[in-house]
Amino acid sequence: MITHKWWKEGIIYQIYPQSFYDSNGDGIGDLQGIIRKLDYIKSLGVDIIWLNPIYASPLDDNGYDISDYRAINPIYGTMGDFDEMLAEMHKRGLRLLMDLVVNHSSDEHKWFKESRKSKNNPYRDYYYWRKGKNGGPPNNWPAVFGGSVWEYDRTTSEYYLHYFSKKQPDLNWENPKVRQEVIDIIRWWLDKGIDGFRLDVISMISKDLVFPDATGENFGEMYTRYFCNGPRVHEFIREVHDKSLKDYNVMTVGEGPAITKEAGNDYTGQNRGELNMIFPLDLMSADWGPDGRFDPGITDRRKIKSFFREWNEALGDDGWMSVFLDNHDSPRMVSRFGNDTTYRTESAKLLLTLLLTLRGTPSIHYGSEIGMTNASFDSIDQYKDIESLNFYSEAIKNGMSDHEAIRRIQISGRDNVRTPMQWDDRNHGGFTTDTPWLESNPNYKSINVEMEESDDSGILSFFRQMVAFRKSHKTLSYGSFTDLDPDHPHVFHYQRKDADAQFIIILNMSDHTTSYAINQAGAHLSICNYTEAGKREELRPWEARIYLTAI
Ligand code: TEU
Ligand code: CA
Repeated sequence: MITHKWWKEGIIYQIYPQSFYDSNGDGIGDLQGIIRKLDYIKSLGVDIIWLNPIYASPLDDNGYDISDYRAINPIYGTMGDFDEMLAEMHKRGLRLLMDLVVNHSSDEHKWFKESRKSKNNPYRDYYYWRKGKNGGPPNNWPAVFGGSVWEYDRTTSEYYLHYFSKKQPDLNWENPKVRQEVIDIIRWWLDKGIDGFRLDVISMISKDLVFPDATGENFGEMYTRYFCNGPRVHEFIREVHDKSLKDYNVMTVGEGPAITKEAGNDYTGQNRGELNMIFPLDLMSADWGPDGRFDPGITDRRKIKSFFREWNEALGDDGWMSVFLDNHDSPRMVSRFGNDTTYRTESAKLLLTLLLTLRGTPSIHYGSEIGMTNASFDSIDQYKDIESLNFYSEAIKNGMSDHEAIRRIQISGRDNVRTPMQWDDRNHGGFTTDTPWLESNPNYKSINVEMEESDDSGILSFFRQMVAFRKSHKTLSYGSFTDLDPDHPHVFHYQRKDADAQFIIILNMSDHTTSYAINQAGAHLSICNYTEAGKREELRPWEARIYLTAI
């Protein structure tokens, strides 16, 4: 029997703070901006807000490089603004999930500034320092954002480890003092009354201390084999849980590459004493080629189906996952999995139907409730993300044309999902009165909240309807998930079922009208993303239907 929990029934709305709403006209979204939009968020029917990092940070990786875990970055406001925001959320019954990034800190954190000073500094062991090998770095691992994972530091003639940028040195979790710091930080925020954490790259916190050279593998394999799921990862998470999380009624979502289906319950099984759920990332990289993100291909629809089917089987009733089709690291869902031109409305609604009828806690990235699309900027000057900028300069150095490098960034780059929220058709989509830190998608004139608010058959109305539908049928949270047609190349046909109800969901993930046999005698069509009635056994392009059968 599956246990019922508030966080299994919740729906997460993700806010990228820099891009949500700018209250003071400096081009950067901020906490007061979020406060002003809380009524909007509440009106969606969602109940958990996940904020990307807002701590003090030099923003080398937009906040995933924290220089003070107990301070708010002044570009977003003050701690007073934070307290006000939290109180305003709670007043509306909204819960707050903070992003905790403790695999690494910023190189501008006090700990690292001390650590690099000398080999016998008390903070030296807060990070991984190693001697070089044969005149080069200690091993051949590549960093996620390019170059080696090792950076040479002249002061002490040693290298420090950084899985991401060189301004994100990895914290040494082998050191019990580091673990205690993390526990103290968690307790400090939980005592403030926040409702949980998303734990960034939690699968990376334990390292293979031999740091063996990697041989022959492509990037994805290398990640899995060497970077993630280290020997002490579960021990570390359990220690954190036992000394902090377990004393509070809060939720945790673990994020991190290479958490395989087989390992999912090791992180989230109900008796593990670790995390409540994970964000499985394999669907987000399903279309990557051997060279990773900027080597994109096409996602086979069957891969999307097998992803959900296999994860459901693997977790069973023991563990739990959060389901999502986009986030701040991946392209917009309608651009990636749908059709963001001819069938933008239909395919956006279909994807929302999918998201809200899956088993797992749904998480939606701001703007996807109105069908916002990829940014598709043409010039490298318009991009801001360190990952795209580093890829671009390396690619050009290696002889790739500007045209090809930009084409790849247009498909896969993370700025695609970080453009300012499109509130209305005024300048910059009403996000700011100044110049936004990242350009708005010029399509804000035709895609924005204000227009959607006045359209009963728009994407936003459909989203609200779907959220309400999920909330009123617990079967959609807890019921079993069965894929009824795994082999069809583009129709998804699955069942959600428990003792109270049975839902049949049918989704035509294609631009083509498709004949499809629907043998649901007595089934009642509860939701459809087309307003006009269609033919029973013919699915229109991107048509989504939900049938309900009483049990
Ligand atoms: O991302 C971790 C992660 O899985 C990376 O592989 C990420 O997908 C990246 O885009 C690689 O292509 C988390 C955060 O979500 C991300 O924003 C951070 O940049 C990263 O950790 C480092 O903290
Ligand atoms: Ca601002």
